[in-house]
Amino acid sequence: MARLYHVPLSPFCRKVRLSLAEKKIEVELVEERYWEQEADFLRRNPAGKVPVLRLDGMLMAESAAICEYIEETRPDPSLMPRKPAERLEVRRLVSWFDDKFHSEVTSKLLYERVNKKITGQGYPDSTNVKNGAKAIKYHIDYMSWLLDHRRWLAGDSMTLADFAAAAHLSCLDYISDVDWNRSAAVKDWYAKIKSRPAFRSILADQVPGFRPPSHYADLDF
Ligand SMILES: N[C@@H](CCC(=O)N[C@@H](CS)C(=O)NCC(=O)O)C(=O)O
Repeated sequence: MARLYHVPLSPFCRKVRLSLAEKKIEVELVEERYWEQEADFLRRNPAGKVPVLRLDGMLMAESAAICEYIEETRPDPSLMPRKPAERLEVRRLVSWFDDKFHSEVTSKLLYERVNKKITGQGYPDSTNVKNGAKAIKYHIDYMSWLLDHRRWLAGDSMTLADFAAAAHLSCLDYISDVDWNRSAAVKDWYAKIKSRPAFRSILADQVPGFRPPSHYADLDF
């Protein structure tokens, strides 16, 4: 069976979990206290980051590389379109969320409010939190604009771009940092993706010391 070294509130780990679940690949989840940088962990991934996936007799790191490997070896159901231009758009949006959204929003809200406490790095920096809360509005507006033109974020079908976005937003929703009233299009998109069987394990996550709001696991939120 596949094994994923992860932490529950990591958008990168969640993106991999969603890909595995969508393709019905059973996985054992092992929580990794990556901040302790234990020798065994660094042997598995010298970069010292999660996710790390054991699959097909290999240890894999870097969520984008992992998701593309899963896609190439298990193409059904597909999370990548066929045409190069459409694949380009999926990759652009995966980077949008994992680079831009991550640095402007996730690191400013989730890492300040949750990761700092879990890893014993003190209290949230209020300027960062304020900047993250401001930036998420612009990102939701951008998603809303995309969804006014497309059924899913990158085009007509659900792709890795939707999983990247949903992975970040679900972590932020766990700490009540998403204003679902800002855009009906984004709320409808999230309701659609949240109701997929692949999302179940993510909605069941519980992080000690951080209780999610009641709407977090509610499909009719
Ligand atoms: N580019 C990496 C980013 C992974 C990442 O930053 N993971 C965080 C947890 S959300 C981590 O392990 N951070 C530890 C560190 O940066 O030392 C990926 O996509 O897998």
